[in-house]
Amino acid sequence: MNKVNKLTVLGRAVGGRASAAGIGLTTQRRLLQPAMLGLNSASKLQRFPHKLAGHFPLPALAVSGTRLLSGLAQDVPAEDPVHPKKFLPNDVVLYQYEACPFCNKVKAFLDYYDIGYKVVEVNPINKKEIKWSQYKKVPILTVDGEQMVDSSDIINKLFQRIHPEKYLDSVPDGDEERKWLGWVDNHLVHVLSPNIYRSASEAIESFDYITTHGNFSFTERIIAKYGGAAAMYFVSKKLKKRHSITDERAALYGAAETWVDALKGRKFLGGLEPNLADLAVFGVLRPIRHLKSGRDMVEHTGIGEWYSRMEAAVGESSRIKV
Ligand SMILES: N[C@@H](CCC(=O)N[C@@H](CS)C(=O)NCC(=O)O)C(=O)O
Repeated sequence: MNKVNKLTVLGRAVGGRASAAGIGLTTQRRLLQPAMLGLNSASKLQRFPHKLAGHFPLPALAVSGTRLLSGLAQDVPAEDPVHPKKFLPNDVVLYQYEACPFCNKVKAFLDYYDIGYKVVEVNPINKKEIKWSQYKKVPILTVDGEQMVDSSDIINKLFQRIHPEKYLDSVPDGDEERKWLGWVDNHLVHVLSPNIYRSASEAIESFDYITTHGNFSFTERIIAKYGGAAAMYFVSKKLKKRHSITDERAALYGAAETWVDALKGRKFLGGLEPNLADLAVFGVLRPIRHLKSGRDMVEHTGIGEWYSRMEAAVGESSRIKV
């Protein structure tokens, strides 16, 4: 593949400022200073106290989040009654492109469940970081050395390990959840590229993000920023045709309103708590939220309130900086 083609592959994977990027408390602070954690992290600890142990797989950490927060970590039940079987991986590594929507689906899941993960940013031009794998796309997740590929498969596998008692097929809203998970992969992701590369300035804004956060050498960065933006501007017009989009923004606003309608007045599609479809929609939209297209979407549709609830529910990134 020539360089321009490679850049377009990258460009399809795109997004904007990832709100989770570059923030997050260190795992040590999570452990040592729970009382100092912000509201998001505190509520996550209350919901997923067992996940704290995901960063520190020590038996003593199988604690009630409420008790931990009130400083009574030593007075704890041995077993978390909500999630009796614990999923406590020691080493989770995500091979990704920072702006790839599929990678961002996985990140939203890991962040929500507070599973600590390291990130390896893959160079989209030579992909040397994933040479070891037969699979040539991202995301790839390794969980204690086990390779998982394809965002939906990764999420399903992790979900099953976190909730071995739940099967998507058997939960009452399983069909609804699956329907919207399919909608994310088959519709929502295709609306993004035509929007974020809609004009020359939007294409440059998008590539500015990609090249700042991606894994590029200095020369690659210069070529990617302008070459990639120009290439994707044209490619996005083709994608627009392929997916029968006539007006990019109308398609984006339509998708946002379709999602709001699907909520039927509920806080989340999952009801009082997000389900996998909430996490997938949020994950895909998070990288574009602060680009012009994402700002327009929030301004012109009713998705903003759900998005803010999701931001609060997902909380801070559980990425482990190495
Ligand atoms: N169905 C896959 C799609 C993954 C995918 O298409 N990833 C893109 C990046 S967004 C990719 O790696 N493309 C190949 C390339 O960059 O060469 C998933 O859900 O993970």
